[in-house]
Amino acid sequence: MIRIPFLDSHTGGEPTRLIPSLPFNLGTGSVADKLSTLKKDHDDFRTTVLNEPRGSDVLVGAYLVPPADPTCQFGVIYFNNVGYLGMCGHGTIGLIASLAYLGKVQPGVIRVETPVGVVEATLHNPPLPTGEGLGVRAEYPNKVSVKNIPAYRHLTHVPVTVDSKTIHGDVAWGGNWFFLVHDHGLDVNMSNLETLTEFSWRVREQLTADGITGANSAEIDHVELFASTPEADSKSFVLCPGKAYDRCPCGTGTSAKLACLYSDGKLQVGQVWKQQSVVGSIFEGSIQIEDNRIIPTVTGEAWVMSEGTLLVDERDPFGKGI
Ligand code: PYC
Repeated sequence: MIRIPFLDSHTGGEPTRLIPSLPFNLGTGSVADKLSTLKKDHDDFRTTVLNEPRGSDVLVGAYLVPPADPTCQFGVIYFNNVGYLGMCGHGTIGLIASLAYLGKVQPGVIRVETPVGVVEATLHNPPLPTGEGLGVRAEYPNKVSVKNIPAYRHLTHVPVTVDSKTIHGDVAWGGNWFFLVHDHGLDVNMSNLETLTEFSWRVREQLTADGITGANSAEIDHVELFASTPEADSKSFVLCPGKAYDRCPCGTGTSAKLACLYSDGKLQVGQVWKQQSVVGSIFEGSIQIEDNRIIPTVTGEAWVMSEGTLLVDERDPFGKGI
């Protein structure tokens, strides 16, 4: 029997499964090097811990790995039902809140090495209880701001025709590649999930068919559909690479959106932008400029949900996932 400890959290409804230690060695290279080794030699571990029957398409996983960068306390590699992510905003918020729950971090700044660069998380002090019998004393701090790697817009107002309808989108990087669409004409709400999913999937397929990519021919594997809402500055439906929709506003997707807004002159440095997800959760984002690059910061809260041990019986025909 193989035993794999895990801790599950969710950030604005989107789950993160943290695997705090790996049962194999990934060497001493950078986190990007460790990801290459994982892809080459251990991809079945990803499907074992994340895919059905132990997990689901909705889960995002996080392997905690030693960082190579001496300024970082942790390294992390994010993954999903079909592969690996460059960065993950909700996952980093979930990771830091989970480490706080485990007593491994205190409020303050925590530097984390990811395959696409170093991000700086700030774990905020929990609010004080408001009085005897009032408020709930926080067991662990769970509000986190993630200062992301630089984000940028790569292409502007690119036409794509899906089912005889032409829409337009921006191609932007926020730690993953996104296609950001406004003129889709669809209702962005929970009663329309099937249509939103199918339409976004068709957009993604069409991007591939039309040869539209991110920089260096990178595949655009996330699609964002935006709409207005009275509850925030914008609401979005985000389709992830494995066809599950993001329950949270997507930290890397919000970063990409902030970069586009700034490039359009619609967001000032330091201005707070509230991005709502299709389930109603909200991230707050802002940008700063460093060395002429747009650096987004995204803030949200995560809650731990369960901790335990995954068991893999070597006789199980679906032990490595479906
Ligand atoms: O929050 O960056 C994010 C994210 C990426 C995929 C799912 N969530």
